[in-house]
Amino acid sequence: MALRPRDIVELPAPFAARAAQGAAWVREQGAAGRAVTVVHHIDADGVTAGAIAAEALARTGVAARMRPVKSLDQHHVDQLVAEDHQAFWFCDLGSTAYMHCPATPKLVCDHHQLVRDGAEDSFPHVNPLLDGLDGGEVSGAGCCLAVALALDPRNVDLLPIALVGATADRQDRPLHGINALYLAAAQKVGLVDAAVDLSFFGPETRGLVKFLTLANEPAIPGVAGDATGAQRLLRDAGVDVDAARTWGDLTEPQRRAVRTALVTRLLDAGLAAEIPRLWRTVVRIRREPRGPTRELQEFGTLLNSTARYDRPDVGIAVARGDRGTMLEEALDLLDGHRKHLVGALDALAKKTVRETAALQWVDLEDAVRDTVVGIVAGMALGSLGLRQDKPLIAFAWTPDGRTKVSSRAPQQLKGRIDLSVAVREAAAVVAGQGGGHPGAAGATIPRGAEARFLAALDTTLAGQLGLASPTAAPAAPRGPSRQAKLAV
Ligand SMILES: [Mn+2]
Repeated sequence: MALRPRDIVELPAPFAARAAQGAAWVREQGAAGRAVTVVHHIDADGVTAGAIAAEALARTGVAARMRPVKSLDQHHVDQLVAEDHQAFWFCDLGSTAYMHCPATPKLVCDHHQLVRDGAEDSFPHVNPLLDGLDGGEVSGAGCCLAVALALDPRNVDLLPIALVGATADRQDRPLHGINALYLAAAQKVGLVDAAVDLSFFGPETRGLVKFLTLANEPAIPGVAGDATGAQRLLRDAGVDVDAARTWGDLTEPQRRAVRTALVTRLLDAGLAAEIPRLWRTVVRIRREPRGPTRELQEFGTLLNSTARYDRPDVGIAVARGDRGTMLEEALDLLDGHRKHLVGALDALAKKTVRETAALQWVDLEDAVRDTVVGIVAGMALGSLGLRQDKPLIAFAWTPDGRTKVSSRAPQQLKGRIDLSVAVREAAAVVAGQGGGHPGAAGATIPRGAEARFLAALDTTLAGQLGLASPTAAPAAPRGPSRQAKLAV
């Protein structure tokens, strides 16, 4: 008997029905002889989503064109509509922009905040938010995978790529809901291995000392930023220090000894509360060799080094399985990405992070690419000793003369604020556009509108956080006030 999609993974019924509609739409485009334009986001989730769509189309014999976009704000929608496209498959975006191309056949696979205008169900639309599911339980790639599985259950081999997209969108803390169903399915068919292990970044590529010293979530006293201390801890745990050795190269008893030493270190420092943050479910793709495509977080970082640096073709090819010249190019881009992030974080550290009642903000101007300012904001929030009770807003210049806004909420505000709503509303006040997720959102606004944007955002966030509403013009910088008190 032929394999059915639900033999692989039993998705929630309304979501599965939407995926089936998406699959029917793809077949319809093929039958009508239309080429499908895959419009995808340039972050790692958008790249994996686009790769899954491209692969599914190719395997079904439907002609495809790739069209990466930074966002679907009016500016990009106008460009897209002016071009000659026969059908659109939107990947990891589209739920706020579907209304702008009413005449073109379309399929939207998205998990971002949704605009309901009454027409959101008039076309195949796969978004967990449509059915009251959570936008954090499945990624854009996961939405595309649902369609691919409905098209042909043999697309099951694309499961690990969907998990890479989810992980890159930071949905792996832990993978839950539909993502957890995907993970269980991938384990069941032997595509991935999953184990609770150290949460640090880089188990397959970083040398052991770097793996321990660069980790700062949580930072281990006497190890974080201290190569000698890390070497001593490893030696005391009975592990020979060898620059080429990664965490993944150690035996399980060796890893256990190091984990025990790290727990002891936190306890000795009175940091027991930090211990749970030491762990995450680390997922490795079985068919991948040692290197940056084996572990989900590292694979996501590799893909984040491609389309954000104007090489979406490289990211798509690697996500689709190219392990030859395109992987070589991706590794070069990864090197450049690392250097760019180090430079941008350094620039941020030298700038004054200013505060209003409900947020902290920094203007990076041209010190960072607009395509990675969100990554930089997320890293800064975790590593530069910034306040953990206010979201961080970072500005960067776009090449077309506007300002990109990226916002990230610290873990402790989870469930208390919704940046997607606040950033979208504040952007609208200054004739910009934005949106995203509760804990991470972005916008593009006119250059020069930053202060008015911050004032509007501060008011909304103060309301969400239950702070006294800011009285005086809150966007006026209150100085380098790392000591400023919350206006409660
Ligand atoms: Mn996404």
